Amino acid sequence: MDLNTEKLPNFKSSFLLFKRKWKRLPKFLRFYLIVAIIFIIFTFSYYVLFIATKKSLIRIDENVDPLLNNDNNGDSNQNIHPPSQFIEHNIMLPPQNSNSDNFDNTNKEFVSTKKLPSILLDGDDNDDDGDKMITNEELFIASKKQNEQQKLIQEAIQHSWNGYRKYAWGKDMLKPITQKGSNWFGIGLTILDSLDTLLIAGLNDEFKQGLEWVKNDLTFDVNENVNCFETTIRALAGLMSAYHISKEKILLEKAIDLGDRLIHCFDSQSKTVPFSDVNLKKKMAKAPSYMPESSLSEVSSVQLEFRDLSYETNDKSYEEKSFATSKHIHDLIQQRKNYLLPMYINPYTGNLMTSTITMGARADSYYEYLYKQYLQTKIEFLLDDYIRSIDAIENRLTSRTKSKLKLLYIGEILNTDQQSIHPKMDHLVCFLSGTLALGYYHEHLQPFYRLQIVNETFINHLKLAEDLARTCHYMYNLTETGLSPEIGYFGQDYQDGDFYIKPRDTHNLLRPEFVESLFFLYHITGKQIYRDWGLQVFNAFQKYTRINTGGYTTINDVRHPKNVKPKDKMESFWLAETLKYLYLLFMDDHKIIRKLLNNYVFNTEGHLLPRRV
Ligand code: DMJ
Repeated sequence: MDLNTEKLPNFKSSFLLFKRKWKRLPKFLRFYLIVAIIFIIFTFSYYVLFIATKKSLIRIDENVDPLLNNDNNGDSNQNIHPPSQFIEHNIMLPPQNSNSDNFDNTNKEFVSTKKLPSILLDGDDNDDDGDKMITNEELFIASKKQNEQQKLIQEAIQHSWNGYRKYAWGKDMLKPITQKGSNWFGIGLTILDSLDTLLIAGLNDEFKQGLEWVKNDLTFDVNENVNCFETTIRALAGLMSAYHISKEKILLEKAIDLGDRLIHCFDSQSKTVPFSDVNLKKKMAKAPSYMPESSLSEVSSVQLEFRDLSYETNDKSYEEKSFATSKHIHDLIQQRKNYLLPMYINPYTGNLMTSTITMGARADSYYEYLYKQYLQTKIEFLLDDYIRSIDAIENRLTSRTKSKLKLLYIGEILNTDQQSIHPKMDHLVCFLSGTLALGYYHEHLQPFYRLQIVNETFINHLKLAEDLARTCHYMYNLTETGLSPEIGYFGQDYQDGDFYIKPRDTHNLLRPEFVESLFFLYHITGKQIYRDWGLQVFNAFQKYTRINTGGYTTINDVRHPKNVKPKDKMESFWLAETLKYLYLLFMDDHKIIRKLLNNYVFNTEGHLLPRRV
């Protein structure tokens, strides 16, 4: 026995023992142990410094309501930047119930950044194994488990389809009051735009009626100048989306035929900026005589569709020709060092033209496709341009009304006055909430080793999305019919306070943008309020736009419930988007919703194109 050791104090003896044992270890083992210890210390410090610190900040920011506590004093021309917010990175929580989000005009709950649960991330069926693609059978089975709201919306889809079938079969659009059809391009637009909605709602018989028409009657050999953008987003994407779900080969064949005609839109002098119109029969593109320039949104929102066609046909030329436009616009941005672009671009020279900067008509889907193309391809410059554009929108185009409501709106910059924000917002702008929420869903957690790091940029995007959706809700809620006008004016100068409708803007075209955003916001945040708003909008459509004999009509005046002045037209996006997004807003099958958001990208007309990355 070693007596000396016994006399030593405990810690010293252990230390000497450890030292002796350590020296007996082989050199390489000692080296690896030291590396392992350093790694553990580094990881632990990282966690304490970054993750835990951020978590503790949540508690502070939960009490801050950026809508009510900003220093701006209501100057609508001054841009407002809500304080940066933090959110717990672990959001694997059960969905919230309705009462957690009781809406009130100045409600703190609504804008606070308390934990955002997502039904997409709930624990019970969170695995994506099995087929990632949605099948016809799956949708049909889900349609047999519809909730009450979905049943009503499915009925509205049938009512619209039946009216169209009865009075306008094969025409582009239904005129439900005079009970006839009208043509725009002469390619049965409503059928092509509706096919995937019918499949999603489990209406297989109706889908077969449309499919038979495509097989037997559809021809693109029409001697008509059609709008390249509208035909691509509605007809080409409608065919591709229905093909992806149903696997009916004829749909792909027709899509290829149409794609081969539409690709001639890119035969312009600039080669990079397409013309606005193309003659489908002659395959010749041109600018319409009344408008030599092309719209920013139109030239930059056809790439998802052509790329999808390239994927399916293994013919890269569709993608290459259309993506040349995106690359060209990216180069223009680099030269300008400005991420907000004017609404017109010249197809002869490829130059941007001095014109209004807006998030509404003629520009809107440019911003949408920056992100959605990134989702489809993972090409980095698209995400970079998207993030910088949203930043510029927040800094240069966003303002708030002066009243207590402090409604956030995204205005315009006019040519004639580039310093101030013109407080006009199209209903079209409401799409942005959905795109921002989608970006948040996919990007706000960034993996670092095994930790998920929160990216604050996207947390702020979600806040902007929710704030904008609140304003869009007002656009509906402040009218007597509960339907939004086409355009609203915001700000203190108007006699009605926050919101003013000019007489020429009082129409409602059955547009989808608000309910589209509600679909994304509801499923991504789990907040019941978004379903409540969706139901309000649906009920208002039922009350003021439904025609008993079949179909729904656009209206001229949302201000007068007693006389909404029907316009006698059912736009094809009513079935393609508005009713589809409403139906999906109320979809309780999380697996389907997860597949939709994870594995597809919705084009700007609500059609499903698979992600291939
Ligand atoms: C649709 O054709 C598309 O959503 C497009 O991007 C904008 N306009 C209509 C719907 O409002």
